[in-house]
Amino acid sequence: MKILHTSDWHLGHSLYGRRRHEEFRRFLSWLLGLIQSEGIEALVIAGDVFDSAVPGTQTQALYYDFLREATAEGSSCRHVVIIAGNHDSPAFLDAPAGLLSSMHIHVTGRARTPEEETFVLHGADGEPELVVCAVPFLRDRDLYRAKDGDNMDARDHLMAEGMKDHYRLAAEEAEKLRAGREIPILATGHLFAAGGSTSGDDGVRDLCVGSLGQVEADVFPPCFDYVALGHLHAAQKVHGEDRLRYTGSPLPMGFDEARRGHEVRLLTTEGRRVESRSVEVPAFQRLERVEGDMDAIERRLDELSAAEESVWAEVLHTGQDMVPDLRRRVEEHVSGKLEILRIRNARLLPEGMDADPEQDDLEDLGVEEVFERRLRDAFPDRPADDKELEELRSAFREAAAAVRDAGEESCAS
Ligand SMILES: [Mn+2]
Repeated sequence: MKILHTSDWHLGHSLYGRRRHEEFRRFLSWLLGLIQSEGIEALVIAGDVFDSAVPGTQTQALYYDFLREATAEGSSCRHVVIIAGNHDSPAFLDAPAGLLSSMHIHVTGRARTPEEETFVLHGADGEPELVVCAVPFLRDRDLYRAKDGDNMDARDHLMAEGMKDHYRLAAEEAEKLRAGREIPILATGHLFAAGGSTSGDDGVRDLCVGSLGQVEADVFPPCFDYVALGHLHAAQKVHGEDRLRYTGSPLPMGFDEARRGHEVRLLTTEGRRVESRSVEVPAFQRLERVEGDMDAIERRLDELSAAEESVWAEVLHTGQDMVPDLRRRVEEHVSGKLEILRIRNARLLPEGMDADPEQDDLEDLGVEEVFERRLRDAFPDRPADDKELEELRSAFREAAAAVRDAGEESCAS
């Protein structure tokens, strides 16, 4: 069986206010081409399909159009497995799950019982080909019941145990369904596996409420022949184990991520063995950080202005000189298809202080994360899944979605 593993699409993501609809459209059309040319039979999306809990309507249309085309009559792709990541709203993903299941698209938004999360995919001949444990991003409330007075250590311990139990039960169910056949078990996960590396743009360090700390690789029982992971945005294997893989995001989520390649993974099964190889995703929009002193910046901007292709750039001044009119000087060197999305001046910081890359920048946080932080400030003693907070969140999501839709309409022309 040929399977494609990908994750962290973040459909609807915008870069410093710039919408990326066209990039996402081109990525999905490239992916459809790859599915057909490689004869992919099952597509696995390991969470963070969307960038926000309630995506705008154009973004939703991209998703549904893609799913329709991927599974259309004549397509090699007979199954799609989708799980929710921490950015996705489980309820939003689950809402059309019944309808999508009629197209062999299996969606797991909310965490469910092991029996519900585990199922068998059949080949064209009706024979079982793959057992899937579709485990979504697990939230605190999926893993343990909060008791008053639980301290952080106890909480971490309960979460780790809860996570282990969840995967152990899923694995037991999977072995039952495999029933001794020579077919592999593929599990999914959207989590931060210990030993993994983050990229600066994946927002992993921003996860506080309802998030998980690092997870030891031993949560995945040995009967899992492949674990399709999402959450970390840099492609990597965990603890050198070929079966534990992150593909990372196919599109860079920021200028940090633009400096390395992006992939999806192509899996081939043979008996219980799963071999995988990387397929590089082309860049659909060139992003570049222009960094250095004023001379270096101006020289590079002139080069990029002369380029044939569209370039989105971030300028970071790290020179020794004070440059109070940085923005004006940058603009003097911008022409052609070059656009500046962001200008930062490390030199404006007080003497002796370096620009702190860990420092949160309002522009870097999504609106939902900003709201989440305001909630935490306003109600420091409430648990993350407090009912009243949930109502506030849901009202905020509706308001944010309305604003997004209005934005999409005005950008559409
Ligand atoms: Mn992500």
